[in-house]
Amino acid sequence: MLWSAHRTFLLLVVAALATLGLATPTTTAGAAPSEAPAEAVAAKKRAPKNLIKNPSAEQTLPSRFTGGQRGLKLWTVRAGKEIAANRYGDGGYPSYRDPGPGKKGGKFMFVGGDSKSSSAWQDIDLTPYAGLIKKKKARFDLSAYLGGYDVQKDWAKLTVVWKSPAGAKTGSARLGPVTPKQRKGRTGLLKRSKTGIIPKGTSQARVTLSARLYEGTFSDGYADLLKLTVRRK
Ligand SMILES: [Ca+2]
Ligand SMILES: [Ca+2]
Repeated sequence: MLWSAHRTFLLLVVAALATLGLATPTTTAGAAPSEAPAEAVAAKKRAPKNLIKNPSAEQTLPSRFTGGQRGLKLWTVRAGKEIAANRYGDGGYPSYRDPGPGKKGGKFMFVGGDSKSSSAWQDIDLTPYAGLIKKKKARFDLSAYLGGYDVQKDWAKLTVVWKSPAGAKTGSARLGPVTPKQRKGRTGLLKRSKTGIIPKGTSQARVTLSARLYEGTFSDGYADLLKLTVRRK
């Protein structure tokens, strides 16, 4: 009888210790994961990198165009069909007071330039995202300010063509053009954005900013703050 009581006591102690033993790791485990989600939240908050170089037209080359236009660094253009950069507030160009990114747009915006049809492009390597793309989990976010002058129909648009390693088109995404009606006949730029999944088989992208002249002698398709980011869906 006495032995049995002693044994019961021992078992209780063991049980209590086990509880304590269990309780201790639980507390420790509780502290560790509380750091892990904090890290995850921070990682989520960390803005993904903009893959477009010179996205705000702030890196310019000395002018060889008319009306204070400047060339663009890090963009490829075709001679005679260049998209250029011009200062906010110059001549009839949008100013910080007009609809648009305001001072966040910096000093320069992209402008259509002197030709009827102009463009500037750059190629982006997406192989760092190969794993996500293969699993169809690479989400892209594309955004830009696009606009024009007064009631003129001149426009600018931003296109991304997704391509395979061999250069075959796997898909595309486009922003704009912004119409005079959408601008309510006002000079300025409106923000446009699009999101989606990068098609499987994609390893590179060509980003092209293009503009078209319909009225007057200057192509008043405007753009600024171009952005392309990729993250896990
Ligand atoms: Ca700018
Ligand atoms: Ca024009």
